[in-house]
Amino acid sequence: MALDQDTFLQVKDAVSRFVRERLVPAEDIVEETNDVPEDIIQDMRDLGLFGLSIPEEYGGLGLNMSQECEVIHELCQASLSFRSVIGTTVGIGSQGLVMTGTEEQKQEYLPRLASGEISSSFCLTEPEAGSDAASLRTTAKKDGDFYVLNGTKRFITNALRAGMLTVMARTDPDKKGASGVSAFLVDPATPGVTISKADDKMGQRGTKTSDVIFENARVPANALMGGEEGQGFYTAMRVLDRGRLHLSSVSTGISERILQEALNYAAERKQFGKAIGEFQLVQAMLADSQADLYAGKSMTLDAAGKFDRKEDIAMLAACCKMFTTEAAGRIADKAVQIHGGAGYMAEYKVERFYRDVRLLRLYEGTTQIQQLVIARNMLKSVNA
Ligand code: COS
Repeated sequence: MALDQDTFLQVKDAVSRFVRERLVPAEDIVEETNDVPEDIIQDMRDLGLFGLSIPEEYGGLGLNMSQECEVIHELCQASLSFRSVIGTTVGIGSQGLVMTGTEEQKQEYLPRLASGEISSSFCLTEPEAGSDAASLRTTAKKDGDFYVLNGTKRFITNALRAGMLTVMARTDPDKKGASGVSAFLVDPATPGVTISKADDKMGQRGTKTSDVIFENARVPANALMGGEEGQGFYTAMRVLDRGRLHLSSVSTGISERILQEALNYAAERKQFGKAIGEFQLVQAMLADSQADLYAGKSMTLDAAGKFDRKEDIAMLAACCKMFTTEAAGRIADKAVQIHGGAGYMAEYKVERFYRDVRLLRLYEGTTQIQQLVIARNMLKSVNA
């Protein structure tokens, strides 16, 4: 699946114009109100952003992974809160359904997701199951033509906005690990499903995360994703592999913006009678950031190309996620340093971006989980 090159270039161009003309000017409103204005969300629907990764036959744009990474890189040159509105629908919330859903399930949800009529969320994390995702405790007990869900999911992005939840729950209590887990497509309006108020966070104001609580929530048996029990964890892992490439382009996109802010400041700010960008110690910070950015963009596009050619990218996606998110942290830190005291002030955007990018190293697998995935895959090739 890929969009033809001419249309793709038009989409990419439209997104970069949208970023400049609509999103960057709205960044302060998002920060002040802790929300993304509805008219901007509507513009995102009109641009087709909710349907970037959904196949064309279900009403999406059907971008391949390389194209998605390029578009997300453009979109993330504005505050990450904008991307978050579409992020779960484009990425982890919908891709399990695209990969493994039955035709009936795809018909039911994908066209509405693609148009942005509804959003989706990915419910894996729990209070006691973060990095150790396979230890999740939420249960789904078969009862006639229904499954009854009980448990709590934590830090669920866009649950408050969602019309469809992809929920990982244990269908076989006798199997403690991965193989006892199944995935369900759940309507959040189901009785027994409660979405808590939005969490307060360090940054990324305007993004919405919350607990999702299941108390004897009865979902029809045909909500079992793919119609097969025991596949949920494996699907979640494949979804996260792909999601890590998406997040890598989130990281390179915002890194490019932050570096541009630092570069502009270095060119304008004068000390000791000249622009600070003329001092070699400032140049070193700019150069290191540029190299980090270039490396991150290159590796992400390389791995995305391999994903499109159906190669196994589990290890490479973890490499990209680890490198690009750590690089975003380094770039943001240097941008604050280049700004000096001004970099600590809310008036300059690098202070905000510095807080915003901190999350990148945590969600969809911490840096330490990426290291573990990389090393395990390396050792597999030796032990095979
Ligand atoms: N694709 C498909 N299957 C995979 C996979 C992948 N990328 N990675 C692992 N699996 C399979 C394994 O093959 C194994 O299969 P069997 O049950 O047949 O043996 C099973 O899943 C369990 O894998 P593993 O033994 O490696 O599981 P662990 O519990 O030791 O660790 C990690 C798995 C740590 C990698 C996983 O829990 C993880 O990614 N944690 C981070 C979760 C995360 O990113 N959370 C963010 C929340 S979502 S925003």
